[in-house]
Amino acid sequence: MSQVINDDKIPNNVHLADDKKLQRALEAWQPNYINWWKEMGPVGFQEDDVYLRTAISVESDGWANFDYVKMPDYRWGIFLADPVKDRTIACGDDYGKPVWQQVPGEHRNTLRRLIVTQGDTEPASVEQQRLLGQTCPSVYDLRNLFQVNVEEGRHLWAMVFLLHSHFGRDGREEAEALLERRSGDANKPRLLGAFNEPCTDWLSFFMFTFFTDRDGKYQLLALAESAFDPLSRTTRFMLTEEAHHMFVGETGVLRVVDRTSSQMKAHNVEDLDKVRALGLIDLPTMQKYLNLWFTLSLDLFGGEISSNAASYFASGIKGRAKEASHEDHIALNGTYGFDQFKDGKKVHEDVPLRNAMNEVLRDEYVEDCQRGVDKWNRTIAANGIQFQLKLPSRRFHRHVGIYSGMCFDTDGNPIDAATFAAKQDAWLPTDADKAYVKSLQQKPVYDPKQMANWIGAPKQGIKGRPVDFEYVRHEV
Ligand code: BYC
Ligand code: FE
Ligand code: FE
Repeated sequence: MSQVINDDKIPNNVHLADDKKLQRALEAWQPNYINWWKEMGPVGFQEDDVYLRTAISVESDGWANFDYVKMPDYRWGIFLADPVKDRTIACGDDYGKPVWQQVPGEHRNTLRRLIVTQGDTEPASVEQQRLLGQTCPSVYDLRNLFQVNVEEGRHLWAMVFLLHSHFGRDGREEAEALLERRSGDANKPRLLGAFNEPCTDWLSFFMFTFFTDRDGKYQLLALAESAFDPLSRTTRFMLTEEAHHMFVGETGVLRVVDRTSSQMKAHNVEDLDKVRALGLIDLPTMQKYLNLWFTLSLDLFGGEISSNAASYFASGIKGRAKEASHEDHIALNGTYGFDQFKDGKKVHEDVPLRNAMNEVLRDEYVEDCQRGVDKWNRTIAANGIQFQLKLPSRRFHRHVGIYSGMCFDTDGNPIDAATFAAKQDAWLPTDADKAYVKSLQQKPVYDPKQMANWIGAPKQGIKGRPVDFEYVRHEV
């Protein structure tokens, strides 16, 4: 990464000081951001020293510096991946032409909307997670939560930088509005479905960082292919941070699965009641949480058949993940086949490939999710327990796209609404399941030497520190 400038009010590697107007605009937004953070960020830990990584240096493997910092003092900054010399448009009608350093007038509204949509998810997730610190299973997990939170805050900065630097007055207005919407608020909700769902227990948090942050990864990969080069460079740097979020989710679920299955074996119990009597999260309940967060996250890819997606691709605004790994970057000839359901009957339909780009991205996402689920299942099997977690059919429990408004079972068979209602409690977390999971997470664990009973210890700590390191200095 090119030189990071850290002595400015806003750390950056975009030579912000050379553009006084932009610098002033961002410095005017900064206090509003800090107010938002103090109001909607993690509750109860703003004065604590937290062992966090921050981007401060220029070396490719040294951009992440670890030290204690109070969260409101975190150096949120603006970092773009280095430009690719002579980069050309990766897909669509203008494939091979030079990328844009400025926003073409005809794409201005579309680009602004995509950037606002991306930006909106970042503070939304911080809002969803704001109470979790108060029920943390360990100081290690507490620190990881806060690392994710400050980086989502930085992702908001990344999108606000684009809005301020390329979209004039309406960009500045959108940047303010990003601080005004609130996750789950009926009057001013966040833009996308999953980001208005409550995420108030740690099993949900791990599922969220596994499934929902992974949507983030795939959307960022698609935007990294954008013909609008500043968006491409911004999202490429965001992806380096995103990896940790998914690590938190994957290892978090793994540690719960490992704890439950190893204790089931040690105590020779299988019945849900007996597993719960040991204070563990039973595997069927984990499956229900998985079903919920997987399907909420599937919706985030948009409709299976989308003229929006076709026009993003045609104009080069948004590509596929790792566009270079595809052969045909024009995608005018191919089709994509869907099984649709009309009056309960399955009908096959082929649609032009460009209109199926949301589904192409969702395919790669599902494959990536499956890899994590396989890992969890290997751990269950290694502990000698016969149980497999499973991704439900992508038709199940959908609220966006061609399967929304219909009912399917977890294998994707169409069912009527009454059957769905009768089976729902077996597929999705019930109020009683949620109450049970929360009952395990009443008391926070603030002693670095301890770990809640329902979760296993991580294999290693952060940045070579021991697992029981005091990652958060919290006075109780
Ligand atoms: N909820 O043509 P369609 C992350 C709307 S996560 C509510 O299929 P399109 C993160 C849609 O707006 C990544 N509404 O949509 C993770 C459209 O409305 P209009 C976030 C939805 O445009 C964890 C209509 O339905 N990044 O970073 O093809 C923690 C028709 O839809 C939803 C992005 O999303 C929904 N789920 O695709 C922190 C990237 N889905 O225009 C952060 C930018 C669709 O008819 N966004 N609608 O009023 C996009 O690329 C696209 O907007 C979408 C939707 C892929 C989301
Ligand atoms: Fe993010
Ligand atoms: Fe993330």
